[in-house]
Formats: sequence, C-alpha cells, structure tokens
Amino acid sequence: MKNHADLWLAYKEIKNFSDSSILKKFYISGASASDRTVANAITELKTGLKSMLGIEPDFIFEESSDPVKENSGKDILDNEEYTVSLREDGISLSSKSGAGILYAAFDVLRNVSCERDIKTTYAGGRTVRPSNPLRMLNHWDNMDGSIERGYSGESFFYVNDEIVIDERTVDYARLIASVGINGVVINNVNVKNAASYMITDRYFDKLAKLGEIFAGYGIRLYLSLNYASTIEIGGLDSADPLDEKVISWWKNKMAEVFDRIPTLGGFLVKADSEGRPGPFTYGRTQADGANMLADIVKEYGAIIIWRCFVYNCKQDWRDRKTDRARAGYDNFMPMDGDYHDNVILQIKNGPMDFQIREPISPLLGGLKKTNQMLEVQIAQEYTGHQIDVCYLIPEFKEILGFRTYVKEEKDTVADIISGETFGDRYSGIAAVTNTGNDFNWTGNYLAGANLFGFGRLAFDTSLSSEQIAEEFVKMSISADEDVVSKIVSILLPSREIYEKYTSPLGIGWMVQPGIHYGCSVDGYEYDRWGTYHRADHLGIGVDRSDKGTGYALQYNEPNASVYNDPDKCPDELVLFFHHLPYTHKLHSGKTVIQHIYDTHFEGYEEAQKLSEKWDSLKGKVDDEIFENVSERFTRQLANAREWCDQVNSYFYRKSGIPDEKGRQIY
Ligand code: GCW
Repeated sequence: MKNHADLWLAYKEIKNFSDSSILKKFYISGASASDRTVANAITELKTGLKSMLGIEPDFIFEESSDPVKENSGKDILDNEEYTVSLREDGISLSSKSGAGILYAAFDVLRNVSCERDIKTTYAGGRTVRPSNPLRMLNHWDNMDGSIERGYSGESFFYVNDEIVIDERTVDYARLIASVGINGVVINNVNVKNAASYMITDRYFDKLAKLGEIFAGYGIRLYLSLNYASTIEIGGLDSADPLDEKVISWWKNKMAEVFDRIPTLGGFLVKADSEGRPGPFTYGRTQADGANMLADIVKEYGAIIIWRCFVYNCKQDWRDRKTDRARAGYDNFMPMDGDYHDNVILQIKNGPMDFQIREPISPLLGGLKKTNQMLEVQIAQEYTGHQIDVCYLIPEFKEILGFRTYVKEEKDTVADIISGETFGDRYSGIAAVTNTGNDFNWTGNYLAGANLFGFGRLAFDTSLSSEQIAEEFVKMSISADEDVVSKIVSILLPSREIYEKYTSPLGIGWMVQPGIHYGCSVDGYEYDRWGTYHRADHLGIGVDRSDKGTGYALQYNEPNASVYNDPDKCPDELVLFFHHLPYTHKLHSGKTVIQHIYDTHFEGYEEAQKLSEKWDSLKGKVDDEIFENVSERFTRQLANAREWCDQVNSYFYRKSGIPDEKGRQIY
C-alpha cells in the first residue's frame, strides 16, 4: 500500500469506453527507443491502458532523430512539441525528444481518463507546442524536513538534513511530468543551514541520482543557491561578485558541481531580500551578482534564475513616500539589458506578495531587454493554507491575459513569458508549489486542482479554468457528470469568494502576522514593511497616484492613466491605488463602505453554499476524499465567519456608517 495517493494518475477502470480498438498499437517516431524518457512513456501507457481498459498495446518504433542541443527556450519548445495522429490500426506519437513522446503519451492517457472518444479527439492529428519553455515548480522545502509556507505535511525530499529518494520521488516526477512541468527547484530560496552544503560532496551522489530520475521524465533539476556560499562554506570573508577570490572560488565550485550533477539545469537565487545576503551588501548591482554566476555556469549550458523580490524590509512605515510596491521596478528597471543571456529574472505576479488580488507587477511590460519568468504561488500562504478552497487558475488566467502595452501587439504577460514578445533566449513560469508528504500531497484534495492546473496552464495557456477543473475532477475524483459539474461549480467561484471575505478592493494583508491565515485587520498595518490599508475615520486605501507614492506611473500608458485616476481605476484595485472616503461611489454604484459590508456577508454566505454543495456529494465520491474536504470546509466556514464579523465591525466602528440593509454588525 502506497503512502501517497495517485491523484490524476489513478487510471480508474472505465466500463463503457467508446472505442478502445485504436489503442492497441502505438507507432513512435522522432525520439529513439533507447531514450529513458521514451521507455517511461511506454511504461505509463502500459500501466494506464491496462488499468483503465484492460488492454495491452504493442509498440512499433519508426525512424528516429536526435533532439536539438538546448541552448535557448526555442530549442526547448522545438524538442518538446509533439504530434498525436491516427493510423489505420493504431496511434502515432511523434516528437524530436523523449520528453515530447512522454507528453504525447500523457495526452492520450488524459483523454482516455476523461472518457473522450479517441478517434474524434485525434481526427486530423493533434500537434501541441508548449506555451512556455520553462515550466517550473519551486519547493520552499528545508533540509530538516520542514516546508516554509507548507500546508501539506513535511517535505518528501528531506528527512534530518538527508535527501530522500523512494517510490514517492518517482511518482512525484510522473505526476508533474504528466501536466508538463519540466523544471523543479527542490530547496527553499531561503538557503540556510544544511542547504548551503547542497553544492558539496555531502549531497552530490543523491542529487545526481535525483537528477537522473527527473531527467527520465523530462524534468530538469535546479537548486536554490546561497549567494554567500563563499563565506558560509568557502571560508572566504566576502561574497563580493567583483572580487577575484570570490570569482575563482565559484569557478572551482561550479566545475565540481556540474561534474558531479551533470543533469543540473542551473540555480535559483534570492539575494538582498528579507535579510538574505547579496550584491547590495557590497555596493554592487543585482546584475553584477547574477552575471558573475551566469558567466561561470554558461559553459555547462546552465542558467541563473534571479528573483526580483527585493525591497527594503527595514523601511519605516511612517515615511509616507516609501512604498514597498515600488521596490521591484525601482530596483530592477534601471538594469534592463545589463543581464547576460543565461540570466532570467523571476518576477512575482504582483508588486507585493501573492495577495488574493494585486495589480500586475510593472516589471512585466517594463523590462524589454531582459529574460523574464513569472512567479506565482499555489502554496496558499495568503489564500487559505489549503484549508479554505481557493482555485487559483482563474487568477492566473487574468494575470496571463493582462495587456502591458509594451508593444502594439503580443504584449500580454502570456506573450512576454512565452518568449513571443521579445524573442527572449529563455523565459517561462514558476509556481511556489503546494506539495508535501500528506497522503493527498496538497492538504486539501481540492488544492490538487492548483498543482494540476498550474502545470496544464503553463503548458497550454489557452486552456480555460473550467476545462482544467473538469479534467482534474474526472481524473482525480470521479467522471460522474453530476459529481464533475458540482465540484467544478465549487472550484470556479472559490477565489472570488475568498477575496470577498478577506479583502476589499485590492486591500490585502489583513491577516494574522507571520502566519498569514485568519483575520487581523491591523496586524501588519503598523509593521515596518509599510502600511496596507491606511484606514481612518473618513476613508481607506493607499494613495499610489502621482499625488501619492507615484507607483501608478510605473505602468505603460494607458494603464498608468487608468490606475492614476480614481474615477477610471477598476473597482477591484481602487483601494490599492487610492485613499478614498467610505462614501466614494464605485463603478458598481455602491459606496466603498457598503461594498465592504455586502462582500463580507456575501463571502460568508457563498462559502456556506459551497460547503452544502460538497455535503450533497456524500456517498458519491471516495469516502477518504469526502471526509478530507468536508473537515476543511468546517474550518473554512469558521474562518469566513470570523473575517466577515471582524472586518465589518472594524470598518463600522471606524466609519460610523451603518449598513444600508440593517444587518447585525457587532
Ligand atoms: O511570501 C513571502 C513569504 C516568505 C518567503 C518570501 C519570498 C521564502 O512570507 O516565507 O520566503 O516571501 O518569496 O522569498
């Protein structure tokens, strides 16, 4: 008995499948039979088709060619593109690489698992080219087994500072490869203690083995790097990127690392952020820091992914001009074009920190000559800790579809991170993952939709939130139409509902400090990191217009003028950009204060309805899944009730303005 669920690779038996005759033979061309990824694709097809349909297919290998050497995002896409087409007596899978054959195999298994008719699905052939070259998960796993912002148990990569490789490791590679993930950073960006020694002999053998397992599923291994390694493990007294001793230490170190871990794709670096050391410590620029490492790893075909989460976390909230939201743009725009071509800047979707709603970071659409990756979070740090249901794919669709006006066309975030807008050498998308060693991997079974969905969306940004949700439910829970439609109708509105009872109007952060779950309206308000709602007896919100911190002007036109004007700014962000009286009329026709009351009562009521809908599924879904989600709904309703009561009471007491509908506010 496994200690973990199969999730969307459960391959449940399908009784009345339309026509399985075409699935008895597979023709494989492009990648060679000796490729271990092709071998894994065949194993997967055998496992899945036997389990779902009781058939044992044959495999015929046709002409094969070698994949192109990957020196750019375009090379990756050329290799990973695949085609599935119909033959007289079988199905043809073709791709330049083993990874492409594996994705093709999972494409077939997904369609069978969703009980779609295969001949119809693949009539005329289906060629899929991934939307993004790099599709990565970032684990904030610590080597002691804990997970920073982890809500699904302990790390399955580490126990007591040792790397674990077991059946779950392989199943993890299968799960994420099945949704097209091709890169994993296995350790916390806050690299500390034993993690600083990841790049030493102590861990090389295990990392090499882990890299081989991942490579067999088309996944590159990456490591988070301690920028101050020269000091912490190198015995030097400096980490200055321009210091010759530092440079030569890194040269020797990287030669050793890439010799011992040949599959390593590169490093993720968090520097000069929240107390982490970095180039600023030595009066150098972020580009100095990134380029020094990039130049050294280039000969190994590796990349440096450099996070833009840099802000002055010692700022004084009383300084009305200091604005944490400005920091990313102010720190990184001046060096646009200074980064070498195997450096990628990894940019959080918003200027603050993964709130339930933020404007899009102005770096996306600001930077024109720098490789960029988008960083989103499926670990529900501020969005419910995988207790509250919060399906984030609709939010990611909004982010990807946002027009930056950096160019006349092909200017959306999706265009930029795909490499389409600027023809970048490297680009892509990463998610801080929500996994852990819980039996169901993600705490709440329904949070699995965020892991599944992130992968599917990263691979194909044209997919809809609804289609992704449907696939997830059919493959992981049940293909029963009534069950599918009910659970999809729980997932789709859940982000808006969470926003209703925890926001309003672009105001986040009213969370328990440090924990980031549960309501505390002023918890962060007077924290050194800046104020977040600036509520007084007359109004609420932060003035980020040209009359305030000027953040709104970091955007390209027409976005800057829209955000800068309280009468044009969209309601859902108006308090992020402006300080407005409680009586201000929104586009919706409501006043700010009535919007606060209405959304918090609605949010709680709608969360109750989701829970009731789930209750109606008792006996129709696996008991273990039913109980897991049901227990979390109980906690979510208590949470939503607290938020509703505390936020409404706070703003009623602050404003003195009664609820138009006369509801009980304490
Ligand atoms: O979201 C915040 C978290 C930190 C995290 C940091 C980051 C890994 O509270 O736990 O540290 O941002 O993104 O680096």
